[in-house]
Order: sequence, then C-alpha cells, then structure tokens
Amino acid sequence: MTDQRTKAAPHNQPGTPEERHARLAEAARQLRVEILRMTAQAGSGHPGGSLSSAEIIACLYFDVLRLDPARPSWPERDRFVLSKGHAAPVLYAALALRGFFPRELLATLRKTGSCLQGHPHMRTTPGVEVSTGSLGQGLSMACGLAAAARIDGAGWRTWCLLGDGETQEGQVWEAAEAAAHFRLDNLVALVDNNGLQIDGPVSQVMAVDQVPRWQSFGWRVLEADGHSIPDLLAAMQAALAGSGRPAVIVCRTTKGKGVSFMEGQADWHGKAPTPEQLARALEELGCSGQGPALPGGVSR
Ligand SMILES: Cc1ncc(C[n+]2csc(CCOP(=O)(O)OP(=O)(O)O)c2C)c(N)n1
Ligand SMILES: [Mg+2]
Repeated sequence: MTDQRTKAAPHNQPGTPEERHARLAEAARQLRVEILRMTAQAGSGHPGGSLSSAEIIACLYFDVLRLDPARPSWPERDRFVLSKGHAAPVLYAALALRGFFPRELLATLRKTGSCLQGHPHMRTTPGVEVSTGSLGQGLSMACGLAAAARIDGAGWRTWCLLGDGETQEGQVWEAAEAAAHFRLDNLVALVDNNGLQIDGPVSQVMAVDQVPRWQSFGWRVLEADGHSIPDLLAAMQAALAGSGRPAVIVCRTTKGKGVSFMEGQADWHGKAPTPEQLARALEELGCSGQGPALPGGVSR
C-alpha cells in the first residue's frame, strides 16, 4: 500500500527544497490565473476567498495529498472537503491542473449543464469528495470520513478547509467537539483566516478568536502564514504527527491575494472581474492571457 500511495504523490518529484517551493508557488500563481479567467468568463462567482486559498490548495493538491487523477475513486486516496464551498473556483482549477478533467472545462463554470456549478457537487465532478456550499457543514462530513478510515483501519487522511466567517456557524463547533471526543488524529482542518466575510470584517460581524477557540475544543492548533509555501508545508507535516487529537492549521491570509485592487476588499467576495479588470489582474500575475505554459499543470 505504501508504494502505491507514494506513486500517486507528485511530491516525490526530484529536486531541492527551493525547487519544490518554487514549483508550488508557480502552481498557486496558475490557480489564481484560472480563478480570475473562469469567474470573468462566468460573469459571477467568488474570487476573493478563492484567491486567499491559492497557496493552501497548491500545497495540498500539488504536494501533500495522495491522489491519482486517473482514478478519482482510488480507495486509498486522501480526502479533501472544501467546507467553504463558494471557493469552488480554486478547487476546480486545482483538479483541472492535476488532470482530473480537461482544463477547457473551466470555461463552463456556472453554465447550465456544466459539471462545474457555483458550488462543488460530488456526484458530477471528478475529484470532488463532498457537496458543499451551505456553510458550516463540511467539518461534520470530514469527521464522518475520518471516522470511516479509522473503522476500516485505512491509512488515508481527511483534510477540510473552512472560512473564518464560516466558523460562526454552530455546527462547526459540534463537529469540533466530536472530533476531539473521538480522537480523530487522522483529520486536519485548515482555516482560511482572511479576516473578511461577505459583508465586511469578521471581527465586526461576530468575532471568532481562532487559536483559543480551537484550543478550548481540545484540538492541536498550528499557525501558518497562509501565503508562505515553506510555512504551510511545515505546518501540514506537523499536523500529521498523530497525537491522539485532531489538528487545525490557522492560516493567516489576505482575501483577494495576488491582485492589488482585490486584496483586503470585502467587495470582491462574490463579484466577477470585468474584461478590463481581468486584463489588469492577469498582467499583475505575469500572464499575458494565454493558457498555462505546461500542458496539464506545473507538476509535469
Ligand atoms: C449557511 C450559509 N449561510 C450563508 C451563506 C452565504 N455565504 C456565502 S460565502 C459567505 C461568507 C463566508 O465568509 P468566510 O467563511 O470568511 O469565507 P471567505 O472569506 O474565505 O470567502 C456567506 C455568508 C452560505 N453559503 N451558507
Ligand atoms: Mg473570510
């Protein structure tokens, strides 16, 4: 089993730590490019919280998660739950660049009949484990997955990404309590702690002090700069140490990261860029508007 798991992980590619970090930074840049292109094309969607998660998703999908794009249902795969389902564009971009489906499909985001709807759908989209979008529910489902792995004696892990505004939902804390009670140390939560939700600052709407809150629920709490690849990789590795407690990584991020006029602006939570704004954003990301330089994404 170990060999099979290892084969499917792109992190086994040769290279120095610096090369690994550069490869993942490039993956995050390509995710941002695709997020902007697909939301502009759709004329709607959620760029802000997709952009803030780009490095987190790049580290997971291009390094940490054991996946096999040719076999989305491979039983030994790690599971990822995008609890903040409105950030579907960043997940779709990662799945396309890893080869779960053709990159051309990204242009169909939110179109009638497309498998890429505004929120992830587990029955239609290869690589989507759990349907999400109604905030607050993903961690409960991740607990169920982690418990299933435990019952089956399986080695795969479950990862779950939440928004900071999302953690105002009471169900998150019911799940957190259950995960600690059942000692689900094969479960890792990540919080995209960008400080903003749909209407403005989380601190003003209803503050959640992430570190003490998770600690008080019995979780092992790690912190990371959510835009630093080395920081994230170190925290993700530490989270897998297995201590009898579930782990959470509180990631300090900036909503709209990577596009100057979107950064830190709640207004960009759920609004598509115009063609002019897209052109400006792509230029900032060092992209002239053409497709990715390497077919199939950065891991090839
Ligand atoms: C149960 C539920 N209530 C409301 C919404 C509408 N909604 C979508 S995104 C969002 C704000 C989420 O903020 P946060 O979790 O901080 O996400 P991020 O900043 O990462 O985009 C809201 C209220 C929803 N999807 N589900
Ligand atoms: Mg937020």
